[in-house]
Order: sequence, then structure tokens, then C-alpha cells
Amino acid sequence: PTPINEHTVPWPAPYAERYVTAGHWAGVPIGTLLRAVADRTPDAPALVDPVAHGGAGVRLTHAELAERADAAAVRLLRLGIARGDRIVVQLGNSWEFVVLTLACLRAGIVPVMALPAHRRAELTHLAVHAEAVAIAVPDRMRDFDHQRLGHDIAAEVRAATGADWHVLVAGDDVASGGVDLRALCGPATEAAADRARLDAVAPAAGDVAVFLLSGGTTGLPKLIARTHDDYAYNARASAELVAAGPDTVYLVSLPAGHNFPLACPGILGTLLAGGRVVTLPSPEPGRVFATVEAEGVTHTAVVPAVAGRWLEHATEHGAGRLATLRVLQVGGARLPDELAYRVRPVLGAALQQVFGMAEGLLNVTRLDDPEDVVCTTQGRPISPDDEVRIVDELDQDLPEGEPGLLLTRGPYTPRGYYRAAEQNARAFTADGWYRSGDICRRTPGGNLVVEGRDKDMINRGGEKISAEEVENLVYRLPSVSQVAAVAMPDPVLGERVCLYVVPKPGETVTLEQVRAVMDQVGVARFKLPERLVLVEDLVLTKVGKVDKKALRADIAGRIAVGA
Ligand code: J2J
Repeated sequence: PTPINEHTVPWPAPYAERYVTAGHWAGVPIGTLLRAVADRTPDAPALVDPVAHGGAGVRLTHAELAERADAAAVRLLRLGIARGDRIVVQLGNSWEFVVLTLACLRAGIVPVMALPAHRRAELTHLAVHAEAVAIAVPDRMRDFDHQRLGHDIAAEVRAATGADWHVLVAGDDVASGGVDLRALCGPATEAAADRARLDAVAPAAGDVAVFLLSGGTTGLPKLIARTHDDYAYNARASAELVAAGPDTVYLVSLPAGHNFPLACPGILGTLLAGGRVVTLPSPEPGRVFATVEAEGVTHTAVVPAVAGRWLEHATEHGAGRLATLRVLQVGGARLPDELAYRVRPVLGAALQQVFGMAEGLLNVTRLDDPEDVVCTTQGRPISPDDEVRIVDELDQDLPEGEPGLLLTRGPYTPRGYYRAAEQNARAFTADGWYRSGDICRRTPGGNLVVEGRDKDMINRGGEKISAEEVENLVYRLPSVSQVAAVAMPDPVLGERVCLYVVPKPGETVTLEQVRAVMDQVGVARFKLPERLVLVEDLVLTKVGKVDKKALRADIAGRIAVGA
């Protein structure tokens, strides 16, 4: 495979120097930082997976977690997976996810953070694009046979490249030909834990640490290469702003491979602060409330749709079980002000709004901000060296307070996507500003309010869906002449996918056909359209592009009148 740092877009030297001088970039890889935490507070609890092993649970101290991560790293190296190699990681929220991720960080093996919902099309793309040498999957999750899919993908890649490929399987039921991930992540044995060897192969702080997936506006998801230096800073700076420390108990219930629960502060920020991480497979309120009580959870992160479910649950059953919860972070999509104002009175926790992106920039409201700032804005950048501009279509700065497109650069916002020169020319300015595609305005107090977006993406309860990707799949149906995927408003998820379809003459197209073809190709179910409108033609803008604004207004109008 290609050397790991090739095809990334580094920060220009003067910026890198500034970030080092300011102390943002510590020059130490994340695995080494975590090892140091374990050496300082070996007996402090680090990881709790209450549902593992049929409910018996797994509980690890910082020393045990670090030792397991080291042992797992050595075992990966013995399999022939080396520093700089990539592993597609598709695991549920579980202790195995955490141990494997830390093992990778320690050995300089780079996890590609897939989501549990991904299927053949996404996983194959990630494996090929990242030139991965392995995939890590659970045996089964929510009635889906991930192990089988993992082997299918391995077979496909082996046939295409002739490469030696590994399928790492977490579960009771590891089929032959797969590597038992639970054993690989199991307790350190004398032979396995070889600290000196790991210290010798430790990655450089400027090396790629993880690949995150972009929210997606293109046909296939782009990869975001985050370095050890930048990602450690991302986690550390986020941790400071929720006052995370050794007494923090952070619950992860969103998919752990998302940037938000992984490092904002999430799993990595909590562990670096010496705190404890609790994993749950989903944000289902019944189990979450019981777990918060049982484990004394102090911090957690959700998307607005989940915040809404928790508020409902608390209103029905009381919030007594959430007594220990201090901070609820909400982000990933716009939190309606009405919901925001209910968080503290109903759940008894401080709200922190988070307007973040896997590409880097994080904005948060501060814990001591006035209520109106916390409930009506999406906060401000976490780093003094984050740069934000609000511009018009010609990249001209707008007068203060006017809504416009958000551009950003900074110490944890890479200057380009991985191996994507063509897209980078569009998504970044010549001088390295990332075009977020979000439409924001800045309040007099310096906080950002997200007012909309100018990118072809659908935000379904925080899961990002590329309209282009959906449209490409729909074009596989021979009866389709033209198609446009747009967001339709939804009271629970904020948005869902709606299709406008022009069938070929004499043909018809149904929602069922579209969903069936997408299922056949194998894509995440959250991308499947939930409504289809047949039309005779698609409205075009003056420049001849499909007028998606008009289509969004059209579907919103139909829904408003109950049509
Ligand atoms: C409106 N839109 C928001 C918000 C993200 C923390 C939190 C979220 C993400 C994330 C993340 C929003 N209000 N509060 O990575 O670390 C939309 C914007 C943004 C896009 C990024 C994190 N918070 N968004 O959501 O990479 O459109 O990251 O550009 O998945 O989500 O999506 P993603």
C-alpha cells in the first residue's frame, strides 16, 4: 500500500510552527499520551461495557486498558499488519471498539472509522480507497450478519489485489478464516505485552492517526486524515470546555466512530483527562437512564433527535435516574431553541451545543454562558487559533452579523481530503480555507448561529446523506429519466430523504423499487428515501441546475397541507 502520509494535505510550515509554539500540537502520538495517563493513575477506572458477555460486563482500569491495547497492538503486528497500514473498523459501541482503536493508535495502524449501518458499497469503497489490509466487524449486530459481509469484502479485495487480507471478528461465533478479535483484545500475557517494541515503532506525531468519514456531498464518502497532533488537540481542547477530569464518567451511545463521541471530547478526550468511558450500543432511553444511574455518568453527547427522545422519556418517567449527569452535549444538526430551553429544567444537566464537523472546526457554547447564548446559538470555536470567515458566493467577507457561508482554517482542520485532488479544488480555497457549506451568522457576542446550508446533503437526525450518492443509485433503475434527492422536513429527525423522479415515457417508478435497488447494492439503510414524488420535469435554476431549493419548498408545502 501507499505510505500513510502520502496523498494528505499538510498544513504549511508557518502554520504548523505556530500551532507547535502555541502548545496546541504536543509532538507526542496519542497512544503514548494515553500510556502516560495509565502510568500516572493505573488503578483509576477507564472503561465499562455493561452489556458485554451477556450482561456480565467488562470493566478495565487505565492500566488494564493500556496493557490490553499494547497487547492487541503487538498481536496485530504479529498478524503482519504494520505501522501505517489501514484497518476498516465497523464495530458496535463496545469494549472491543475502544481496545482496538487504542491498539491502532499505539502501533501507528490507522483505523478507518466506518459506521455500523454501512453495507457492502460503503465498506468496499472505504477498503479500496484507503488500501486497507483488514476489516474489523462484530459477528452479528441488529440481526445483520456482519461477519459474512466482512468475509465477502475480503474475498473481493483479495481477488482484485491479491493482497493478504484479514477479517477480525468480535463475537462468540468466529467462523474459520477470521481472527478472533476478543482474544486479540484480551488480557495481556507476558509474551504479548512488549512495551519496548511498541515504543520503538510508535508513529510520529505528524502521522495520520485516524481516517474519519466526511459528511458527504459527493458520490462516495471522502476520507479525512486526522494526525496525532491535531486529533489529540481536538480531544484535549474539547475536554477542557466540558471540565472533564479524573472524575468524569462519559457515556457513548452515538455510533462511536463518529467524530463527536470519539474525540469531542468523547472517548479519547475523556481517557486523556484520566476519566472513565461507558459504552452502550444505542441511545435507547430506558437503558441509558438505568446506566446513567448505575454508573454515575456525568457527561454524554447526543444528536437533537435523541435529546428529544430523552426529554420525552424524562417527562413521562421522571429524570431522577439522571441525577449525576452534569453536561449534555447536543450537536450534529440544528437543535431547535424550544428543545434547548427544556434541557436543564427537565434533565437537570447543563447543555452544551456543539456545531462540529469531522473536517475539524468545533464550535461549542461554554458551560458558564448565559442561558440565551446556550439555548439559541451553536457556540464559538474552541481554539484561539481557529479562523472563521463568513462570506458570500464570491468569497467576499460579509458585514458582521449577516448570514453567509462559513469558511475555516485552524490547528485541527486539515487542508484537504485524503487522496481527492479534484474535490479539494472545490471544497477548499487556494489558501487552504475549508468551505463547510454551512450558512451561519455571528451574533454580537461572537457566537455562531447555523441558519441553513449551501451543500447538497441531507441531515437525517445527524446522519449525513449525500444527495448525489442517492441519485447515482436511483439511476440504476432503467425506468428513471431524471432524479433529485432533497431534504423533507420531519418533526423527529429534522430531515428525511425525499425523491423527485421523472420516469421515462410510459414507465412508472415506485418508492419500493428504489429502496429495493439500493438494498441490493448494499448501502446504509438511513440513506433509503422515505417518500417519492413523480413529476413530469424538474425545475431548473437560471444556470440550468436542478432547483433543489424549489423542490425542498415544494415538499415542505405538500407536507404542511397533509398531502
Ligand atoms: C447545525 N448543524 C450542525 C449543529 C453539525 C461534533 C458535533 C457534530 C459533528 C458533526 C461533529 C451542527 N447545528 N449544532 O463532527 O465533532 C452539521 C453541519 C456540519 C456537518 C458536519 C462533532 N453540528 N452540523 O455533525 O462531519 O452541516 O460532524 O457541517 O457528521 O453537520 O457533519 P459531521
